[in-house]
Amino acid sequence: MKQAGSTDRMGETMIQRRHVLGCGAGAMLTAAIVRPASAQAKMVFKASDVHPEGYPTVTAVEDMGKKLEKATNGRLSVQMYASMQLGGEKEAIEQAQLGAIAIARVSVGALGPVVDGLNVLNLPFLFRDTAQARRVLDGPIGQELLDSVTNHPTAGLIGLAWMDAGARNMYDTKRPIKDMADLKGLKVRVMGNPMFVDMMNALGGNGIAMGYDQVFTALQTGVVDGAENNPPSFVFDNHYQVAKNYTLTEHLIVPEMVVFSRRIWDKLSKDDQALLLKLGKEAQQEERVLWNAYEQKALDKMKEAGINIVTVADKKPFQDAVKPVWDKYGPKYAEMIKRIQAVQ
Ligand code: GTR
Repeated sequence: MKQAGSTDRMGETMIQRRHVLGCGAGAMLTAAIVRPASAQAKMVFKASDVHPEGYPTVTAVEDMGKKLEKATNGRLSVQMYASMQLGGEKEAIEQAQLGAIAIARVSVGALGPVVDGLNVLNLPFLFRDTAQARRVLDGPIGQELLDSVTNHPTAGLIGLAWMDAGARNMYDTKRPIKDMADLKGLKVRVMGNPMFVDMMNALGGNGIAMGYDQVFTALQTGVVDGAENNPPSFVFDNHYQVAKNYTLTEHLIVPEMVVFSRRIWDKLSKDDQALLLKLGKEAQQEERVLWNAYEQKALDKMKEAGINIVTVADKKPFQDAVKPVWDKYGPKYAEMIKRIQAVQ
């Protein structure tokens, strides 16, 4: 046994010597690969989120960073830039593509224009409810769509994990929206994706695409009369301070994603990539638990603040009205829509 061990060590020594002596690129490459992970450079991954500290997506990515730091003895870590410090979501995507930041937590609404296949998730009233959406994202379809980001030839992004964002509802500064007639003529901010402008116009409002970083001021100054979002965004990004009517239309269930910069990813070892993918999956589950509590907290805060919360007795007119959006965008995703709808 002892002898075999020493032969191994000798073998190693010989290989190392060959690397030292070898002057070809091949020899240098081999040397880089055999270098132990602990000798790799320290890296701090910059992460961007439009939401403030304490928001489920922010906490989940920060916790992912803490685990990463622990698992690599401080070699890899995450620095979170919350509250739009680095701009809106379009900017976050671009920065990740350039490698200026490593991690962008963004809505699929903003990612759709980059990876068209994801736009299927931006169809209004696609999912029956948020529980079905979670089942879809946890299953093979969810993985396939994450991979479609990673394998996209020009996106320059890695799809790391899904984040839950519940259902989106309408809110405005003018009047309670009890039915579609109340939407007529209202200027309503939507995410920067033509699908949502078409959706809002089909519902009778005037859809105005705008970055999330501009919404609060636009509501405050009357540039828009309303917007649409989930309760946590409405409350914890302060829109509820200016818009007093919130209508539970649940017209969109748009998931969110944590994407990683391909430029930075390609510099990581296979082990580090695997670790990030594993921690991403854990972050996905953690965020979901945080989301449930945070959504409730937002609804409670809305009630406390005296927001006029309107329930829609019959959503059918809203669903019927968005048919032109389905006619325009749906056929491209026909196969995927069928598969999503088949998920119980
Ligand atoms: C929020 C979402 C953000 C952003 C925002 C928006 O619900 O968490 O990522 O997409 O909506 O409306 O732009």
